[in-house]
Amino acid sequence: MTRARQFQKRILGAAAAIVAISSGCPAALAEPAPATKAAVDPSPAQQQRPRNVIFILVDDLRFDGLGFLQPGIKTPNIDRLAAGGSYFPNTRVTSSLCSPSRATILTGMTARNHGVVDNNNSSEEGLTFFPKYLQGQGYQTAFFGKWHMGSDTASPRPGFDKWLSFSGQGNYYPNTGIPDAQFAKGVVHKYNVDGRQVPQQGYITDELTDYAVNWLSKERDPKKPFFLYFSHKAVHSDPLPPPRYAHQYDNFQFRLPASAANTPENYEGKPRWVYEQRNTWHGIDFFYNSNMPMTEYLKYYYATLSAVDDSVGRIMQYLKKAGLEKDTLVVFTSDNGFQVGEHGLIDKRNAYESSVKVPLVMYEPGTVPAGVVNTGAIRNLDFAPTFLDLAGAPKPAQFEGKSAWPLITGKVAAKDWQAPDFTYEYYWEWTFPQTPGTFAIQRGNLKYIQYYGVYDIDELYDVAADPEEMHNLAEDPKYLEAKIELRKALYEQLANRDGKHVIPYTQRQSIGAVRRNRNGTGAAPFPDAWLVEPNREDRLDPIVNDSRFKQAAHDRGENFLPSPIVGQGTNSVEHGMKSLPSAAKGRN
Ligand SMILES: [Ca+2]
Repeated sequence: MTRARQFQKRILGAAAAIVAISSGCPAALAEPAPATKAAVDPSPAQQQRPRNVIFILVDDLRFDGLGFLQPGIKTPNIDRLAAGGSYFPNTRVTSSLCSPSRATILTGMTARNHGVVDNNNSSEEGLTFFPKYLQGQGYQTAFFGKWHMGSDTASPRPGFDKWLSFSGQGNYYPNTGIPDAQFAKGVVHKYNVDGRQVPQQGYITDELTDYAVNWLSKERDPKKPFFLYFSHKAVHSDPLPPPRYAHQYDNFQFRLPASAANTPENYEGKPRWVYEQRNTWHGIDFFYNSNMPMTEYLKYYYATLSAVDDSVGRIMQYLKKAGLEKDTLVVFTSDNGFQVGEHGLIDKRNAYESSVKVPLVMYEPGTVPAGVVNTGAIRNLDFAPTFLDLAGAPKPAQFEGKSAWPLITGKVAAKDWQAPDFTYEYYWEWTFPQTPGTFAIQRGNLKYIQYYGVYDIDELYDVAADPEEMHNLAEDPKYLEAKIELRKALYEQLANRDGKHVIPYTQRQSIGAVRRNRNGTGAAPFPDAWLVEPNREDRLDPIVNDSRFKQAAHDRGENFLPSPIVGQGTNSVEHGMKSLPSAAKGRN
């Protein structure tokens, strides 16, 4: 059995397990693909009632990183959501990177139109975030967690009645990255709560949940419908679990994808940049410039996810207690995928499945079919129009996605769902230059990928027959017409709303003059200055802006920005446990 088949079998097996544990779900649902059988039409009375939404966005959670999809991973609360709701395995993000994806979710626009093209260009000028329209419909809106756009300001944004955020990525513990001497003097990270600076007191996932549940139960106006946007810091690198889960996976052996191995077979038909990325910040051999094996990293990663699972449990407990389960759509997803060694890569940014696919679970008893694997394709671009649709608000002209509400509720079966092309854009970032500018399009099962600004090959995959993208069909004559069609469509669809391309370039018509003399000179070696040992404390210095201060520190032989390395120093669980306030330590 191929790995793809095994995976498919596992998904279907998991789906069957969901059905098995779901109460009141007919046995017929053991055939999981069509979504319609369990669809329940909302009664007219229900339709008139306001629908609340709780949107839970995890950071960097891979598409299969949940207990009901991977044996051994413990996410009982999220598994219950999937069992009582629908799971959407064909959910993808149009840009697989934090800020661009979040901007797409919030604005309903693609990166080329909202302009947040990378994590460095974060202007929010001229953008309207969809909760603003919900306010117009009488909704109360709240934001808790990572915003990330707008560089360093954590100030409240338009469209939210309640606000809690922090600058940049946020920190797992109040003292993560703060030297002990400063922490002893009371220096801790801060939240911005409705414009006020409030010290972080505990482990971030628990504390965000405290704030969110407090708003739900005590602060909001119970007479109005609400939209809660819960944007976790977890499980972004470097993940740090709460003390109670620190050793949860100590004895669990995680397995890496077969394509992680450095073998000629794994690189057959792959672009050169993919191989060259192995030994970089985002490569399996040197990820985050550490020497931690990915199998160890995953222990931190999934233990950190356990706190998110607890958070989901607490929110569901509140909804149940308040009698709001049937009036509240709960959405659980991630801003981008996360690779753990596929093709030798880690993290995200590229257009491979493990980077662009995200988990998506939706739950609303009586409205979202229970125990169903819904194969209809949804993009992050579709969330904003979906939320406005279910709230009865008109779709703004600038929205580019399509409401998936008919698919989600089972009104339209997955097989009848007319999914638009999945068009992907990633703009090269100087901070992490190892991934080239990437444009891709998926129409039906065929995905075409091209790169911008590098001397490399195109890719074409049949993601249904080859979900692990091991067989590049770009040079297969049988696919010539398809490749030409997809190239054209990709070029056309990447035009912005003014009909222009964000990067001025012309449509690709062929591979170009790529040939080299077989007996001639080979590839250049990496520059000597780039060759270093793992676990250096200055691992972030190369991405810090050049300045005379940085140069002076380097001239003195010092690190400019001493940084905790993965799993060590203030970046270790033990350190966080030691210094965490006792109140937060004891919570579960
Ligand atoms: Ca992310």
